[in-house]
Amino acid sequence: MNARQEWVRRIPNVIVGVLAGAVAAIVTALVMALSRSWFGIMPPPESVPDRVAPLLDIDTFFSMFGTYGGYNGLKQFGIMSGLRGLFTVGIIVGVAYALVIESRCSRRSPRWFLGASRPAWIFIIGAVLAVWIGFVIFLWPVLPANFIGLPYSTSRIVSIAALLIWYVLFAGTVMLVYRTTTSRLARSQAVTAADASAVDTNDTKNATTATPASTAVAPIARPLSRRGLLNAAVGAALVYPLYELMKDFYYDATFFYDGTVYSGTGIQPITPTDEFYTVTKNVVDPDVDRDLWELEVRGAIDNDITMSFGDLDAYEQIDQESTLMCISNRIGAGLFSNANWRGIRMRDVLESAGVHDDAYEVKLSGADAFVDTFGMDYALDENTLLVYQINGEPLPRIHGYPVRVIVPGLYGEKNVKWITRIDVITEDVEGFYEQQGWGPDFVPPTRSDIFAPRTAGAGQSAIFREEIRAGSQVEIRGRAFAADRGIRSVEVTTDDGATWEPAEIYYPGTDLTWSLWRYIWTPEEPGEYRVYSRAVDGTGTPQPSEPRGIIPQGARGYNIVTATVVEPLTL
Ligand SMILES: Nc1nc2c(c(=O)[nH]1)N[C@H]1C(S)=C(S)[C@@H](COP(=O)(O)O)O[C@H]1N2
Ligand SMILES: [Mo]
Repeated sequence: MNARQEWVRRIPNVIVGVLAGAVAAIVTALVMALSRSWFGIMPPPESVPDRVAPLLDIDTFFSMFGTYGGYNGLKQFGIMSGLRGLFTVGIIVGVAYALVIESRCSRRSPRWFLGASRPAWIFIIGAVLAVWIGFVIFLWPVLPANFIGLPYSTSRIVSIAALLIWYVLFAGTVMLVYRTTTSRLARSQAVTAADASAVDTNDTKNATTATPASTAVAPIARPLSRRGLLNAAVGAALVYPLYELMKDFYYDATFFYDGTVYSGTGIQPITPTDEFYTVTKNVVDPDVDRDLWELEVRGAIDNDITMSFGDLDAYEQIDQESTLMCISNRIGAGLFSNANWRGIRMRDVLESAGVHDDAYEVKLSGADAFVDTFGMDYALDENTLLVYQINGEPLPRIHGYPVRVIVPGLYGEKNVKWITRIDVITEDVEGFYEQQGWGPDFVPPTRSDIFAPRTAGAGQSAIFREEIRAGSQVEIRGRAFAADRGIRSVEVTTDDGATWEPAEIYYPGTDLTWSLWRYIWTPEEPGEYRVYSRAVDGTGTPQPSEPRGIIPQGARGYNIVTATVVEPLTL
C-alpha cells in the first residue's frame, strides 16, 4: 500500500478515535460533575478559569465584562470554555490514540491488556502522567479549594488524587471504547481483503512482499457496527444525567445574586441580612459542612492551631457593628452594607499561636481557594474578627458560612468568606484581585452619597428622578463612610459648592460604620440645581473632592445629583 492508501485505510480508526475521545469526555465530565456535587472537588472546567482570572489585568478583566455580559457572563463563558476544552482535548487524545495504536511499530508489537500494544500503553500512560502533572503544577494555588469545606491541607491532596482518577478514567474509557469498536475476529479476512485490493494498485511490490505478520495485526475499526453504535448510544445516554447535573449547578449558581446591591430610598442603618450586598468570584459558591470545617493556622508561629467550629467558644465572643464595601463600589452605588457581626478576634487566635517577630502579613484562604492578605497591624487590630453570625443569625451561605473575616479598615475583598486557613507569612503575597493590579492601597477614602429622593445614575452625573416643586420641602438623605475612621460631620450644597450647610446625622453608627444623614431643602426658584454632600472623617480630614474611578484603588469624589425644580402647583 502507498502512503495515501495507508491513510485512507485508517479513516475508520480515526473515526473510532473521535468516538472514543467523545465518549470518554462525556464519562469524565459526568464523574467530575458528581465529584463536584458530592465531594465539593473543583474540576478543571471550573478550576482553570478560576486560576486564570487573577492573571488577567484589570482592564482586560473589565473589557471581558463588556464582551461577555458582566461578571456573570464572564463566569458562564469561563465554564463553557472549560467544557469545550475538555471535549476538544478528549477528541484529540482519542484520535492520537487511534493513530498510535495503528502505527506500523505498534502493529508489530505484542498486545497487552485491553488489546493495546506496548506503544499504545506508553502513549496513554505518558499522556495521563503529563496531563496530571501539568495540571497539578498549573492549578497548585487553587487545589486547596473544596466546596463542602474539607480542611485546607486535606483538600489539596483530595484535589490531586481526583485529577489522577479523572484522567485515568478518561484514558480507560478511550481504550475500552476503542477496543470494543475495533474487531479482532475479522482480522484475517480483513487482511486477505486488503492484500487482494493492494494487487490492483501499482504498489505491487509491497503487496507481494507484505508478510501476514506485519499487516495482520491491524484491527478493523467498525464505527457503524453494533458495538460502535452501542458505544455511541451509551455516550449519548450519559449526556442526560450530565445535563441534569449542569442544570442543578446552574440554578445553584451565583448568577442570580452576585452583584446584589443595597441601595434605594429605603436604606436602613442596619442592612437586613437578605438584602446585604454580595460579591463573589465563584460560579457556584461553597456550601460548607460545618462539621467538616476546620480553621488551620500555620506559618511563622510557635504552635500550629487547627480549630473546629466548636473551638470558637474558647475565645472571647465579640459583637461588632461594621460596614463592608467592595472596592468596585462606584460613588453613589450600593456594593455597600452595614451589619452586626458576632465572632472572635483574629488577634486572640494569633496570640495563642505565638506570632514570630519576622511575621509580615497574614495570608487568608477560603474554601473556594480565594486568597487575600493584609499586614500584621490589621491582623492584630482589635476590630479584625473571625465572625460566624450576622444580625443575630448564622452567616448565610453566600456571606461565608460558617466563618468569615471582618476587617473594618479595608475594602470588602480582604474580608475573606468561608475561611479555612490563616498563614502567617514573612514576605508579601498578592491576593486574588491584587494580582490583577488592584491596590496597592486597600483603605477606602472617605465618601458620602445621596440616596433620597430617588436618584438615577452614580458618581458625578446623577439626577433626582422626580421633579421637585419650588417652595416644597425636600428631605435629602444620604450615607457617609470612612472605613474605620468614623464620620464627624456632613455638609450639603445645593448651589454647586458656592455655599455649604450642615446636614443632620440621624444615624451616627460607630467609627467602623457608615453614618446616615439628612438635610431639609426648600428650593425657592425653578431651575436646575447641583446638589451634593461632603463628609469629614473622625480624624478631621474632609473627603477628597477630586473624582477618581474604581480602578485600581476604589472610587472617590462627590456624588453630584442634579435636581430639576419646577413651578409650584397653582390652583
Ligand atoms: N472566599 C471568598 N471571599 C471573598 C470573596 C470571594 O470571592 N471568595 N469576595 C470578596 C469580595 S470582592 C467582597 S466585596 C466581599 C463581599 O462580601 P459579601 O458578599 O458578604 O457582601 O467578600 C470578599 N470575600
Ligand atoms: Mo469586592
